[in-house]
Amino acid sequence: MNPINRRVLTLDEFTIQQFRAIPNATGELSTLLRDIGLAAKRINVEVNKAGLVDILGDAGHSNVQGEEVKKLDEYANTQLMGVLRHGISCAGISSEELDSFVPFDDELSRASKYVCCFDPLDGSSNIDVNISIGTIFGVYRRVTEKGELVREADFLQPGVRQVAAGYIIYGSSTMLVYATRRGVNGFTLDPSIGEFCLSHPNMSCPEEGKIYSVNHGNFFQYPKGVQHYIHRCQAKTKATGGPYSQRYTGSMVADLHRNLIKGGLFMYPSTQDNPKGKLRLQYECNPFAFIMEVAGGRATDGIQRILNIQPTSLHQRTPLFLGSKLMMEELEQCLLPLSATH
Ligand code: P6P
Repeated sequence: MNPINRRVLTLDEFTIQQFRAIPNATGELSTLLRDIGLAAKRINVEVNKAGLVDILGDAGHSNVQGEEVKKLDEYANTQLMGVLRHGISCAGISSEELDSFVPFDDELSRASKYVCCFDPLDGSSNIDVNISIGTIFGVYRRVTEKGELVREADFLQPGVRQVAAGYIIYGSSTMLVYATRRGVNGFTLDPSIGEFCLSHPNMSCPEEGKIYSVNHGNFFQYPKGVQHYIHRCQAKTKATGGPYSQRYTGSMVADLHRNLIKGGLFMYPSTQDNPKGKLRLQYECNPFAFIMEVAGGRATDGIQRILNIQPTSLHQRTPLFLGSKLMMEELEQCLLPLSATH
């Protein structure tokens, strides 16, 4: 087909088409995704010139994680809160919000039916060295009644109840990838028209992969079953489905986007320093677990399905293993004694 005439679907067109097919759809979810896309475009502008303006470096305070807040992730948080507040979503929790959650107490927000958990700029320690970073989000139907002010219970839902989840990767190109139960679709930002355009329809994670992603620096802190699996990865040959490559950037959005497309397995196990794992359940692990499962992969904490974990606090951590189905099955064989002892 002549590339000039190729019909390209924008994010807005695609979401309207997708949700129009759902009975009683109100358009709120497609509007919410449009608004997240708007925030992403604004964040993208600043990420792409981060080295040129005084937006690098620390903002001089720390976030709820106790991590140094970079000015750019503070900016990203403001943009996302802004569109959620003036969009239709009734509230949001963010890794950057010191408060427990941010209820938007205006009439429009009280009337909306979704809440959003997000990490505005994950991997921000990589900003200064130009490694891809990302925004992560998960969308839930509120459990409180429309018209009421949201409560913490709206955000303490297991990941299986997400109606949509996605991420934006600010990399060699800027992509927005989101999943609903109907599938995972990727949109690449076309700077010439300022639109996210459908570039990766119906994304699926290959059942098998040759990439494993883990911070080897923590190797001796990992549970024995994890160490055993890492040794199996290192020992793979052509005859046993390898050789494997170890790819780990320290930015989970970059690592998981690559593994989603190429196949692979990402691990952030528990360590002595982080006995409950480092990654946050509600706005790092649950969104990616949802995306990976819809794409045909799997996601566990080493014992149970990530999406089945009942959250007890907004910023709780969990160990995370997720990726290609067959690689996860081999990992689970190595962890079996671990799960048997819990
Ligand atoms: P470590 C970034 O801070 C992050 O939350 C994820 O994006 C990334 O995968 C992980 O932490 C890296 O952690 O301890 O390996 O540097």
